[in-house]
Amino acid sequence: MAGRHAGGLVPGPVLGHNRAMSKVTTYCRICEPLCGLEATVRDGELVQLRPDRDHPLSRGFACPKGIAMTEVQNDPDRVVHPLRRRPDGEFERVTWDEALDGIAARLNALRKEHGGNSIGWYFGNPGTFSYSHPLWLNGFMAALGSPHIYSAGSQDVNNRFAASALLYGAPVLVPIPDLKRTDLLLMLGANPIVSHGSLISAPRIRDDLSAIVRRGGRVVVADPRRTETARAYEHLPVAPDGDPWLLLSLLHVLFAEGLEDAAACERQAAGVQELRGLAARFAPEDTAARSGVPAPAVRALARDLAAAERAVVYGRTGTCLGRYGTLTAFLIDAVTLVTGNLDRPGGAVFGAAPLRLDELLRLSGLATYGKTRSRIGNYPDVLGTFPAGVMADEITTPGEGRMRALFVSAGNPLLSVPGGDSLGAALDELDLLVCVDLYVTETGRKADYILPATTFLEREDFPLPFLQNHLTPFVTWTEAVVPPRGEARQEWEIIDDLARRMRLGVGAFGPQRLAHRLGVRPSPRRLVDALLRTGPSGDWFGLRRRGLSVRRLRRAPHGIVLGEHHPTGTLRRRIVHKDGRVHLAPPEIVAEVGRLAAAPPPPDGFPLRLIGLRELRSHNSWMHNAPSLMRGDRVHAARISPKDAAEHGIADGAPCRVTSPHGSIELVAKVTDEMTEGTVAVPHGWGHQGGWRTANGAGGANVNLLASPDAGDLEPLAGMAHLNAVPVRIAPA
Ligand SMILES: Nc1nc2c(c(=O)[nH]1)N[C@H]1C(S)=C(S)[C@@H](COP(=O)(O)OP(=O)(O)OC[C@H]3O[C@@H](n4cnc5c(=O)[nH]c(N)nc54)[C@H](O)[C@@H]3O)O[C@H]1N2
Ligand SMILES: Nc1nc2c(c(=O)[nH]1)N[C@H]1C(S)=C(S)[C@@H](COP(=O)(O)OP(=O)(O)OC[C@H]3O[C@@H](n4cnc5c(=O)[nH]c(N)nc54)[C@H](O)[C@@H]3O)O[C@H]1N2
Ligand code: SF4
Ligand SMILES: [Mo]
Repeated sequence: MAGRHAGGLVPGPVLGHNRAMSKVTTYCRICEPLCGLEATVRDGELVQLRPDRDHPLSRGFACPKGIAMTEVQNDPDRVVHPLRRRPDGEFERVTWDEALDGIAARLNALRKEHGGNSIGWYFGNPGTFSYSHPLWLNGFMAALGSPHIYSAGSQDVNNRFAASALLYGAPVLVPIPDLKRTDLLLMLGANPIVSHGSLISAPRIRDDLSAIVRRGGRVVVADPRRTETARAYEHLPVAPDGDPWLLLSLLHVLFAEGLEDAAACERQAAGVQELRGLAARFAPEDTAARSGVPAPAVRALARDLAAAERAVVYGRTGTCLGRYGTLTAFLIDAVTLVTGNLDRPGGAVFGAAPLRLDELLRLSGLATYGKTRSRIGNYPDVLGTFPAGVMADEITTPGEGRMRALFVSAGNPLLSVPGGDSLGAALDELDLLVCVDLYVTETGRKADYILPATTFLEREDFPLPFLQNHLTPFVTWTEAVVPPRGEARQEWEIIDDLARRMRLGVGAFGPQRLAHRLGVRPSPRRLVDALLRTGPSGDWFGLRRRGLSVRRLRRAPHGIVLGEHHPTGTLRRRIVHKDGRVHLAPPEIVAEVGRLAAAPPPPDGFPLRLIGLRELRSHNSWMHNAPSLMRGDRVHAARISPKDAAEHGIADGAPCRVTSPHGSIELVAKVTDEMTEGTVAVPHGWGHQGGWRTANGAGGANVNLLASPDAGDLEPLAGMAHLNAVPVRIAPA
């Protein structure tokens, strides 16, 4: 046991009752910094998590969520045995054989009658933090021949991948802001002091941002709310969904005043003249009402971006969940390029890694954008997934390819996806719903089977999707820290077992096929080992003495720093477009600019705009059951400015009702001058009714009931849900 579960295990002293305590080094997989953790384990049980002082990047930092993972790990409300719904609606414990045989039989019956494309899969955010889970589920769906793959990505980041597909021809070629060397960071719609950073892995991001200011540079935070990050640096208040207007106006000024880096444009891009033509229509004086930024401030910012020795623009979820997410992500890189800061030290850089996700996905045929289209809504796929916003209609709309069974792994779409009510009703129509989770979530309440997954502390792991996002090039490996509680199993093991019972041809299995070709047995560990060893820094099975392998990584439990900075000047080699250039005016973007210019005014009767909000002690919908995070005065609140509160009769701390054209929720009001006028901020992931008792007791409401449930109402280029800038009104409850 010890050998299998102990990564970097240091046998500790034997304490009192003759119980062996040990310290095990691992890393956190709740959010993207992947902070180093030190686990104290006694008799195979987790006792405590602490920050790992010897981790070269997090250097003793971990946030309250990471520490509270102990409470999730040992939570009495965790599901640790397979559950099956009884006819009376209650769940009963069953064996793995009963569960998997039952599921296999129903799936095979559906395949026979309706085809493999009647089976769907939604995977949520924590799925991305496992190296094995996404690989195996993609293989499973490929073997079924089903296009019904959905993920949290359409509520998060798919617009960024679509933008990269258009710009570079490679969806996961996403540049990161080179914070360590920049002089001016323009940050749109991100709050890294709370979120700890996304699409960039930098455990000490707060230090990295402060260092910019300390060396004489600037950090400008464009956000409708004066966030924790905005307060620490320079706040540029913007209107919700104002970003594409602001960015086009920045380009307008850069071109109109001859401030563009002509040499960089000439060297790196195609379509510069067309982009100039598009931007010409967006003078800052004309866009101020939409962007929320006065024209002089836009002009000054454009000049500063052009004048800075090294500058970079970075955007995150605040720019992803509006009506023009792909356009906005596209314009972010366009401004970086036009100011001469793409693929340059201190600008936006393309991360190097011992295993490059962009390469791997391209070689395995998974780096797709718009290769297929959804049956409902005709949306392009992004990395083989369709928007979660069409799932309800895919279930309820008759015809060939109708979704009749659905797996939900590591996700809680009833709370995270727009229109939870209609999705909930649709889930009731499924022939089979299987959830793979740690808890009975709100979504799980509707399941026919709930299968217990391991936590990240109960599995080995490798940060495959994040390798090229590390601000400092880094690689690490961890073994499981503790054995699975109860009968919990890793997702890939569940999928493997199920596929076997369904007699799904193993040869049709994506990663297994690849593994077979590489001549190794199909386990994720061996797959990654083979890829690492034959990769750019690999040991080539002994040919290169200090090269990487899983074994080498196991001997470095705090991980390995691979260099100080990412190399630059690599753009031409990494672009997939045949001409080797960044495409600055693809037809999709030209059309989006047209759609933006023709944007209809918001509906009457909804004078305010709803935006999201992340809190330090929440993590999407799944950490509200950890007592240490819920202590104190935690309530689900709608933040509103004093002026708006006065106008709408809202009192601080009193219940209020927020209403959109699509729904209405009741929660507590919090009057604060951190909100810009006309804006209301409400966190997502509240309003619990699952098997998590502390969370259920926390109150609050599902904010996504206010978002449009209409499958036709998604952002066209990536199917992004409109979760920000939702028109609302507010009244006392
Ligand atoms: N504590 C905590 N950390 C987390 C998470 C969590 O739930 N809790 N979730 C993790 C996940 S899944 C992700 S994807 C990352 C997200 O990481 P971030 O994107 O950094 O996180 P947010 O705090 O949502 O920041 C979005 C910001 O956009 C602003 N905003 C809203 N609308 C607009 C707009 O139209 N324009 C502009 N410019 N700004 C706008 C909001 O006010 C907010 O401050 O965080 C991760 N980290
Ligand atoms: N209004 C609004 N809505 C949003 C957002 C927003 O900013 N505003 N943000 C969006 C974003 S960025 C995201 S990422 C999504 C998240 O959306 P989802 O991924 O659908 O939801 P989560 O709340 O992250 O739920 C994760 C589930 O995985 C389970 N889990 C945790 N670890 C594991 C594991 O290792 N294995 C398995 N099998 N299960 C595990 C948890 O118990 C939980 O039930 O929400 C989106 N929704
Ligand atoms: S910041 Fe994220 S990765 Fe670091 S300890 Fe907190 S939850 Fe874990
Ligand atoms: Mo996310």
